[in-house]
Amino acid sequence: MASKRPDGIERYDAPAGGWGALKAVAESLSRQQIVAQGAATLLKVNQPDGFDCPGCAWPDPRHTSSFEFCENGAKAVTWESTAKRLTPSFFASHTLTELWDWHDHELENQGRLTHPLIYDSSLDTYVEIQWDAAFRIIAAALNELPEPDMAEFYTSGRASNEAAFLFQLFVRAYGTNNFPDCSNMCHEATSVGLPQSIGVGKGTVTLEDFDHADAIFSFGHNPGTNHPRMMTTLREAAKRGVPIVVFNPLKERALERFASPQSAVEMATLSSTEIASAYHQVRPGGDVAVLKGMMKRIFQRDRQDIDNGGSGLLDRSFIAEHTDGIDALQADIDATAWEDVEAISGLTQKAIESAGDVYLKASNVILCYGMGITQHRNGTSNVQQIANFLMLRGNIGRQGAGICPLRGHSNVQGDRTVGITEAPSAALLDGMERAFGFRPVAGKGHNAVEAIEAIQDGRSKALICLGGNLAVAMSDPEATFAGMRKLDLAVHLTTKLNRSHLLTAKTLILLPVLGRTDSDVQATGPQSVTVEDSMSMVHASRGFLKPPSEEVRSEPAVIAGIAKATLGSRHAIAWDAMIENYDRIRDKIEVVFPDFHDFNARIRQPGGFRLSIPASNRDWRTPARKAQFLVTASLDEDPQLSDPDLLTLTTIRSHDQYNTTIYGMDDRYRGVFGRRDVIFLNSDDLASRGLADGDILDVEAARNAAEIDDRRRLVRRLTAIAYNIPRGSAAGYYPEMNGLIALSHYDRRSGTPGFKSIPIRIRLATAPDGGRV
Ligand SMILES: Nc1nc2c(c(=O)[nH]1)N[C@H]1C(S)=C(S)[C@@H](COP(=O)(O)OP(=O)(O)OC[C@H]3O[C@@H](n4cnc5c(=O)[nH]c(N)nc54)[C@H](O)[C@@H]3O)O[C@H]1N2
Ligand SMILES: Nc1nc2c(c(=O)[nH]1)N[C@H]1C(S)=C(S)[C@@H](COP(=O)(O)OP(=O)(O)OC[C@H]3O[C@@H](n4cnc5c(=O)[nH]c(N)nc54)[C@H](O)[C@@H]3O)O[C@H]1N2
Ligand SMILES: [Mo]
Repeated sequence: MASKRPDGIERYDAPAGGWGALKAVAESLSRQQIVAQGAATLLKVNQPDGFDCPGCAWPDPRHTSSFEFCENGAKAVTWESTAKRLTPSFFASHTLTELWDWHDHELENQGRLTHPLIYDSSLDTYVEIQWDAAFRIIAAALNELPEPDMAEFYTSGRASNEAAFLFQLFVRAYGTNNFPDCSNMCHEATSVGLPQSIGVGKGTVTLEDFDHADAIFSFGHNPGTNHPRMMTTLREAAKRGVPIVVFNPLKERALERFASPQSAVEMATLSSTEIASAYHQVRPGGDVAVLKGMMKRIFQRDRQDIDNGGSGLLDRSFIAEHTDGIDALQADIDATAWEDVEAISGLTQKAIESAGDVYLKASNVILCYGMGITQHRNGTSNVQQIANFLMLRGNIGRQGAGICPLRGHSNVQGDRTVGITEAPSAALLDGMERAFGFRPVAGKGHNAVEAIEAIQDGRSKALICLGGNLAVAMSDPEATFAGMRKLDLAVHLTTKLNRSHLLTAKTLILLPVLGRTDSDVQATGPQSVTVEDSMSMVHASRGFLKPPSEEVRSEPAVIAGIAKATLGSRHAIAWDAMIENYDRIRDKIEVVFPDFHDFNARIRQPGGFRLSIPASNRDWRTPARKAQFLVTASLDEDPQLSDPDLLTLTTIRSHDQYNTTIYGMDDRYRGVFGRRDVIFLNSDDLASRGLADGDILDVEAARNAAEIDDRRRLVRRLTAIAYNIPRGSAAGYYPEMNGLIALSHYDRRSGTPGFKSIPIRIRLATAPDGGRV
């Protein structure tokens, strides 16, 4: 490996994984001071009697396998099970004003919170409070609001099914549907787009399907960092000779080659496996163009085949029996010009046709996608074009084929399943009435963007967060921070301190909760919770570590405490009984959602069970009872980009972070060390502006473009890295770049922010006095 430059930038030539991954785990264990119990903790990850990894939502081989090593899973586990403690005495010597200037990494790195805390404005810091007093204060503030709709209830996707279910029960009993959720910033385009296409907002494949696939397409996800256990699956497929076609603006190392820490041979011989058979560096926002280009090739070769006396290459019996809308789709694709496809995708017709040919050659195709698809102003359409592409040859609802959205948080899918939604269906309301004897309010509440808008405008006065770091994860931090500081009440159920907790509302309370790795003992003994992975497998998770302090409570217990205090005698809900034994929560989940029948019995089977995904069996729950080919008129995800001086910025995760949690300052596979204040640019884009690699740049977001207002949004002093990225585009780290994103820059159909296509300008940084540096 080349030596590091003084500024911490270098070329990384090795494969992903390998010894570097093992070394990183050892370092993470020692940094979190848990060498002694750490190794034992890691051995319980994803085991039948252990806890579900709080890292990603990729499934396990039935949660029955031997230990599967994963560097970033290990980081997630050690970060939570750290020996470091953040006690009330810490706040005695630090004001929130002082802490505001700390780095996000430093805030969380203080360790696990041990006591409930309330902000004391006379001291400008947190002081300890008793649980019951905290519940009373929260209840009073909520009950003082003129309308329940003036409160927002946020969920981050690490919450268990049991916690999320109780949270939505409490909030619905309180009387609002304001459920902003991390999913609104993540896979909402999937949750909105896929039901219209195939009748269900989830993926249709299981892990086993990968064993039967004979082509895999990968759009806009970085599994080496964000779903590392997926690398085992991709590596096995590559070894079998299955073509893996990647569309990603960046050459992500793990998608190029991967050395499996599970493979003794690869580790001993320093060898690796080539993953992608073809790697297409699409421009950010060029995915619809690529998909339409491939469909153009498919239709063209289909016609050719028929002209030559063949029976065509489309799956005509599937299309006739199972779908509507093929003619409109074909008309749209025919009307799409190759010049436009090339201009917008940044790829040649030949490259896209070759990818289409891989698709045509395969009997069973799986398409995997992540945030590169969903976080665009037309993310919902992107997802629907993916469904179209697969359906042309019946690649949904049979073995070895299907759609595979890579979910984010380890239980983000489950939280949705058990009722965290701002738009409750009639079935959900019926179920709640069946289980609890009251009918919750109907109508649509706020999603994440709408919640922030309401908070900024002063229409919402209270915010309760079940985990997460909403203010930092969202667009437009300046406006969001200001809005949150105007709240009457902010409450955070949390394991660690983060920046959202420093936004001083009139009443501000931190409630420390147990994490996945902690043992959770209630009146009837140790409890398990359940989670649902990306492939709809539900299974139990049980922590075993001693909690950070006697005072820390489980999320379900804290929610029940707030609910009892707030609702008083308003609804006859047996909160205490449910907390004594979580089986009783699951019994209620089963009443509300019949798909969870025999819930308690089925999670006691090794590996748990799979929720039904009707589309996996070609049962289409659309109004027409058929899968729908859906047309999107435009090819262009970034219509504001007519100005040639603008670049499209995409925001990405480094290898050393979990969303807003920054484990460390390195991004090993991209060759960035000790820093995050960088921007990746094409060297021609730099040169054409008289700039060079290593220059310090100021980055400004476009104003008055598309739905963007005229506010100035600036991120200063980023070091330019000349990088292998398509011309006209740029990449930078989330959340540092969020200051460039207008809250109004989101997909109108799903509410998902356009985090992957932000129009920006770059220039040499100016000194504070406006001069050049
Ligand atoms: N270790 C770790 N694991 C995680 C997380 C984490 O932060 N750290 N986060 C979790 C969460 S909540 C989520 S949602 C997932 C996120 O997992 P990913 O979806 O992999 O997340 P991103 O880092 O946003 O990466 C998006 C990828 O898309 C590419 N890309 C960017 N723009 C475009 C585009 O317009 N088109 C295409 N085709 N590609 C594009 C980027 O280069 C990058 O490789 O991971 C989950 N797992
Ligand atoms: N620019 C840009 N912005 C993005 C994205 C992007 O790609 N680009 N991605 C978006 C996506 S996909 C997502 S999912 C969101 C993430 O948004 P969030 O889910 O809100 O953010 P996280 O950073 O995952 O939340 C981390 C915090 O969760 C708390 N926490 C950790 N474990 C637990 C637990 O067990 N219980 C409780 N109660 N709290 C816990 C800790 O306080 C920690 O600081 O960000 C979005 N924002
Ligand atoms: Mo996410």
